[in-house]
This record gives sequence, C-alpha cells and structure tokens, in this order.
Amino acid sequence: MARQSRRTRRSGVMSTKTQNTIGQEGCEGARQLRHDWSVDEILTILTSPLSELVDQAQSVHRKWHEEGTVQLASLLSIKTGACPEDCKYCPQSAHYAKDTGLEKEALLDVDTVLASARAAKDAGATRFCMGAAWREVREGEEFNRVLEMVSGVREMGMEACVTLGMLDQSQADRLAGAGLTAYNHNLDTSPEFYSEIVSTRGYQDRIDTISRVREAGITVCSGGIIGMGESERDRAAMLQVLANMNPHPESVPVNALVPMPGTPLEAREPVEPEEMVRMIATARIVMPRSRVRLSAGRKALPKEAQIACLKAGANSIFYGEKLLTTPNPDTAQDLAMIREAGLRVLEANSKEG
Ligand code: SAM
Ligand code: DTB
Ligand code: SF4
Repeated sequence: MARQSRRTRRSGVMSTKTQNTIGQEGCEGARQLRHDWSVDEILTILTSPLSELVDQAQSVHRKWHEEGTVQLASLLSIKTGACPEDCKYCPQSAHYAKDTGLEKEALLDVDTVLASARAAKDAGATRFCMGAAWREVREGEEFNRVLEMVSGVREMGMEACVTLGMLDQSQADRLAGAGLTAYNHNLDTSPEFYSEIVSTRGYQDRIDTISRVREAGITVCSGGIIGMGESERDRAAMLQVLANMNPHPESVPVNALVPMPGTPLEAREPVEPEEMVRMIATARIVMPRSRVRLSAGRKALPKEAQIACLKAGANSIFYGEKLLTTPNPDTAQDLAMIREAGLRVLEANSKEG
C-alpha cells in the first residue's frame, strides 16, 4: 500500500538554525552552498507552513537568480518504447507494453531530430533534450548517431541534453567530446523507496552514472518524480541525495507523476498543486544555484499553481506540445503564463544561461 505523505502534519515553524543555514546568508560574497544536509533538516523545510516556505524560497531565488528568467527546454523522444527496465511509472517499459498500447519506434534519423531541434529553437527554446528508452548506451551505429545529433544541436547554438540510461566512462567522454551540455539521469525517488518503483537496477547504478557524467565534464541534470506513493520523508531524502552532491546538479527536474493507463501506477491519486510548490521551493532552498525545472505533470496543474511554482523558484519548464510520449501545455499559453508571472523567457547566449 502506498506510503502516502500528503496527510502528514506540518511540522510548524522553521527553526532559526534551519533558516540560518539554508545556504543563502546575506550579501553576494557570503553566499554559500551547502552539501551536508540531513534528511530531517530538509523535511522540516518541506513541511514548514506554506507561506513561510515560499517566502524563504523566493528570498533564496532572488539572491541567486536576480534576472527573473525562465528557460524553455524542449523534449523529443528519439527512441520510443520497448525498454527492458521495469520502472513502474513509465509507459515506455516493455513490461507493460501490452497494457499501455504505446507504439514503439526505433531510433530516429539525425535529420529528423535536427529538424525538430530547429523548430524548438524557432519557437523560443534554448535547450533541446533528447530521450531514448534504453536501459544503457550500447556501442555501435546508434550511439554514433546520437553523437551526431548532439553536435548538430550544439551547432544550432542550443544547449543539448540527452537521457539515454546508464553509460560507461568512455561513452560519457565521447558525449562530452560531441559538445553535450547536460546529461539527464533522475534519481526519481529516495534510496529507501526506490526498490518499490524499479527492480531492474539499483540506486547506486544511478549514482555511478551521474558520477561518470560529472567526471566527463558534462553538467548534471537530475531530479525525480512525486506522486508515486512515496512519503514526505522520501521526498526529503531524495532532495538530500541531490543537495549533498558536490557540486549540486546544475539542473533539477521536478516531475509530478503522469499516471499512464497500463502502468502499475495508473491509479495513483493526482499530485496536489501545493505538493508541487513545496517540492520546488525546497529544491530551490537546498540547491540555490541550480536550475529547477517544473517538469512533467503540468497538464494537470492549474495555471495559478504553475505560476506559484515559478515564483517559488522554478526557473525552467519543458516547452512544446509533447514531453516524451505524453502531452504538454500549449506553447502560446506557456509564454502568456510566464508574462503573467512577471518573468521573461531566457534568451539564447544569455550570460544567465
Ligand atoms: N531511459 C532513460 C532513463 O530512465 O534514465 C531515459 C528516459 S526516462 C523516460 C526519463 C525520465 O522521465 C525518468 O527518469 C522519469 O523521471 C521521467 N518519467 C518517465 N515517465 C514518467 C511519468 N509517467 N511521469 C513523470 N515522469 C516520468
Ligand atoms: C525529466 O525529468 N522529465 C522528462 C525528461 N526529464 C526526460 C521526461 C518526462 C516524461 C513524462 C512521461 C512521458 O511523456 O513519457
Ligand atoms: Fe526505460 Fe527510462 Fe522508462 Fe525506465 S524510465 S522504463 S529506463 S525509458
């Protein structure tokens, strides 16, 4: 049965110690990043009274991100479905294929992917993220094709991100050589809850891949999903693992589960807007400099809640009508929402990028 978190009582006022140690004390020169968080400290922040939490997050955000911009990142599934992993949330797992009805698709060709990147750029995106439903990267023509995609996206002047599953050091190095900006590899949840969600790989496998990405000099994009039945403590524990990485992941996607029919998590209760705001605000406080991305699940999140997330420290969204296999909000509405929040879109080659 789900260890549901939502009803856990709020723990009251944030202690002075926590307020003083949230890594954003005072003036420019005194800004500090911490890498020694305890789960309890993060849980205290996550469960503090909402207005206090949001105030703290806004104050951290203003100190580290004066510019008030939102990065638009577009996504493309470059290889869809038939994945051997059994991630319970994922419509692309072969384990649930007969129930999800998802059409699998082989790795796209380079020209198709670059045409999609060009369209994303023309629509205002500055980052292009390519996702493959692979357990791990394998050597051969397909990996070489991905390297070409990466260099093609970089030549357009966009940030390039890929998410390809596990990789070894030589593969990470070659992605770096192709100019890859970021590698997305999510922790998804806490170390304790992980085995409830995935059985075909371990938490340490995720950490090891992230270390190789870091070693190769590629920036790290790592975050997770809420709404899978995890407790608030699990959410805090996942943030602790991320926030205690040194350096912090440069970008942190916060996804709300998109409960896909045919997956084992199809009947999970929807994430409440406040939970998303809390998770974003807490990520902002414990990883002040990172780009926190309001990621999957925005279709089910009212506009006001999305604006609350942007004001609580999210400074990026996935932009475009589709995520990997599921729909995402309309682009014109997203641009209007960013304006309504009093923010502006991050432009290409901005020094804020
Ligand atoms: N196969 C690679 C991997 O798992 O690392 C890359 C692709 S995978 C689809 C990328 C991420 O998408 C997952 O780590 C997960 O966080 C997110 N994701 C997948 N299905 C989701 C869903 N139904 N709701 C929210 N996030 C989801
Ligand atoms: C991330 O954290 N979320 C994105 C991206 N990184 C690759 C993926 C969301 C996928 C949502 C379900 C789907 O569209 O298939
Ligand atoms: Fe495969 Fe990635 Fe989906 Fe897991 S999340 S089933 S590894 S595509």
